[in-house]
Amino acid sequence: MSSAAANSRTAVGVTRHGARKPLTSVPVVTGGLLQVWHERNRDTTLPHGIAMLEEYGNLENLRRLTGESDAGFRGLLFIDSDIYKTLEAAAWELGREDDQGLRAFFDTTVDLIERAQQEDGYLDSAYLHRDGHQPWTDFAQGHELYCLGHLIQAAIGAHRAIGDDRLLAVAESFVDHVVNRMGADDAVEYCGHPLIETALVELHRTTGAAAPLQLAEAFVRRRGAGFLGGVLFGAVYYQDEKPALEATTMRGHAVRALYLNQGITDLYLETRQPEMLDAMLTQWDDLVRRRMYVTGGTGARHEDESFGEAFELPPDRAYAETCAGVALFGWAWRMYLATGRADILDVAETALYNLVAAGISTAGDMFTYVNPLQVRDERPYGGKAPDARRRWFSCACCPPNLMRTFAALEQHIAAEREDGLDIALYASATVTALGATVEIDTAYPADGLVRIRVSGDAADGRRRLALRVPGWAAGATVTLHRNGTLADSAVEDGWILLEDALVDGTSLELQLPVTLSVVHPDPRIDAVRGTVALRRGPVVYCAVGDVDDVTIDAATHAQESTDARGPLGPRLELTAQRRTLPAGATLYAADSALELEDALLHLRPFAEFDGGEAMRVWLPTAR
Ligand code: FUB
Ligand code: ZN
Repeated sequence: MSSAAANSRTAVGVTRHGARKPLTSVPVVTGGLLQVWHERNRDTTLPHGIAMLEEYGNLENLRRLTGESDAGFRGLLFIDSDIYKTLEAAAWELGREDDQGLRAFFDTTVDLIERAQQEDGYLDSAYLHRDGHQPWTDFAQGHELYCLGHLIQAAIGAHRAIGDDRLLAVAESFVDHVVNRMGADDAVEYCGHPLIETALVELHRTTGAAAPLQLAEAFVRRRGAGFLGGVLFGAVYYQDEKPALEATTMRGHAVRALYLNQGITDLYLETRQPEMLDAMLTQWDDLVRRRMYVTGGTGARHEDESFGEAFELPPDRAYAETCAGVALFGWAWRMYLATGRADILDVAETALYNLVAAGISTAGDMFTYVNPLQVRDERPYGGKAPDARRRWFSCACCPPNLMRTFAALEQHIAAEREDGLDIALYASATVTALGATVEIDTAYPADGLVRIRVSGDAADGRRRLALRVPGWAAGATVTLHRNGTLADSAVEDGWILLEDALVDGTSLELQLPVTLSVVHPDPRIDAVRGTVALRRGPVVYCAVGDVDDVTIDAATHAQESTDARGPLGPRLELTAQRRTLPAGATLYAADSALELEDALLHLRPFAEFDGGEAMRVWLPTAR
């Protein structure tokens, strides 16, 4: 038996030759967590979301434009984007399996959009035929290009998943309008909320047209000129205080910052301009070393939904918007494609299995907007208990963003490398690439065993199979059989490299040590100094119930409880101590006055916290 121990990885000295390529054929999910999420998305979340688009007036706003409704405009300026995100999700789901209800929504809504679009290509229900709202008059807060970005992404989803190009025609006509209006060399415009950049690059990839790519680059390079005027929140909020490629920190509104970086990284992938990757690597380091929660949450501050200072990561006042988790996952995937770095995928899966997964209830019809790492018994934010999930929001950016993310997750399982194939995220799926078929079978992340079988031979000698070893997985082993023989393997920079493995008859077992580990925070995060978090593989756990005053011994081992086991892992129990002040004492007392009592903590994946009780990720340790 050949065994490869996973060891340290190098996050520095990254080669520029490590770039990866997305697969040309999308993997087919065959079971496991992604299947659970796909089914939930199709059967529950999307039907619920479609009902909400009626209830909250999104679709009625479009009918107002076609004359089918005389209702007044309802909602925030970017309300059309909820429709586009839902359409994108519906397209990916329909690509997997037809569904009458989804198909009817898709067809009628696309038809409505086609009829609502103006002769000149423009389309935005928040601006058309509304007194006091003229198109292209408010680039800072107006969101018109942001909405177009989501329209483009829906159109690309429909084109790729179901070969339906009606939305693509709408999107291209709107893009032509924008190119004509703001594509000239001396034009100055860009959007206060990035997203259009990454969408335009993807449009260029899809159609081959040059203008969208040039416009995306212009939007990135113009940023920092102060054009947005710092309206309402100041220039930093919009990442507009300096040129995007000169910035060294993550700052301002988190979702905006992360989408902007998705766009820049996409531009790098298409144009290979080194200064773009340099800027992204610098900002990536700033994010993961100084401004990211252990759950993959980003944007610590409620104030302006923004990044805080370095190490300003309070667990109870964490904003950590669900959309920021979606945006981080997307940026991380692009950074991996640009660099081939395994450690970047660790961040992608941290965001996915914790922050993104937490954004939605297990049943699939309730959502979070903010994702604190601690909720006290008394509720920290006052009357409205935002720690509990809700069925929708007046600012509903997060729920449909989750729908489109869950609908397209299988696109992140594997990627081509120069000499073969990477398995990037572990999921039960059939991957077809380079002429070979790779079947993966696993209950990851609940369990660390991954079984892989190859049939067919990879073409052009590209026979290396690379398996990602997460940073927490020291001691990972692989047993590789190739047509009856055992073969050698090596570990390099977080990848187990299996030579000549992409050939007919290869079978192997990767065992990742998915066990509970204790995570200590950087001491500079004052808000959680003296605490630890518990993580099982990539899944962060939280303690729920009566947890406001507990203390644990960091060396104590948690036991699996007899409770049901969810797709992210088992429920756990841990012995702890409760430390309370004597009755009648004020907030402060001598250590000797504290009363100690044994307690049993109930732990579950952070993503499975459904609100309604106290919760904490960071657990104070005994002195
Ligand atoms: O502005 C559109 C979306 O609304 C942002 O991405 C979210 O942060 C929320 O403010
Ligand atoms: Zn959101």
